[in-house]
Amino acid sequence: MSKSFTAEPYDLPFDPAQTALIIIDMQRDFLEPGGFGAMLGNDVSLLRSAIAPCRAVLDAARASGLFVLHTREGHAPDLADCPPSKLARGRLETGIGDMGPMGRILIRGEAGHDIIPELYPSAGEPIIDKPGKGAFFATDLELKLRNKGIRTLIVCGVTTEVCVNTTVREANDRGFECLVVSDATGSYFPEYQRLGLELIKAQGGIFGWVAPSAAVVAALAGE
Ligand code: C5J
Repeated sequence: MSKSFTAEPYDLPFDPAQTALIIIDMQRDFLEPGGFGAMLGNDVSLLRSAIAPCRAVLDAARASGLFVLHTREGHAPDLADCPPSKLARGRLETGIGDMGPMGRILIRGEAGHDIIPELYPSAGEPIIDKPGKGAFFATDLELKLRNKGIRTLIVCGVTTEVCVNTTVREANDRGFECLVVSDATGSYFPEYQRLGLELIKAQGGIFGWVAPSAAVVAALAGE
């Protein structure tokens, strides 16, 4: 294993054959100006700034032959996989399962639930449909990673403090090493973006590593 990512809190060695890219929840309802996130009054440009860096990492990962996976947060149309507590949370007038600007909110098969065209999965790249914030909960993600012999995860996506952090913590407890790509993640709240990344790399990398997309692309290209 001779390659390494230049990262914080220290460089992370990796073997491309044992490294996967996972892109978390880059869904239309979170990122598009006419989506659910925008409807709630969020500034989606803060999330959209992650698209180009994410695309650069995706292109580099594909060029290097890495295993690439995508996730989507959402539920079955009958909401049988949505805990009542999640449905009730936030006391929203319009929430999960209700009609939003791009179909029923966070429901599989609806336009808003799907991945943005800029980062659309290629044939053969698994899409993990997850009912929770973490990508390991109630999914076959771990099985898919173990079957490929994956040890290191490059993590991009949204939002940094919610689904990215939850997934990284789940992965860390399962023995995976996670590198979070700072500019390829995003939050509607600048303070949570900063803290979300700080929390990953704090205390000697208690949950993982953090690096900008340029460093990840360079390492994948062997520069
Ligand atoms: C994600 C959320 N993907 N914030 N979801 O972070 O509810």
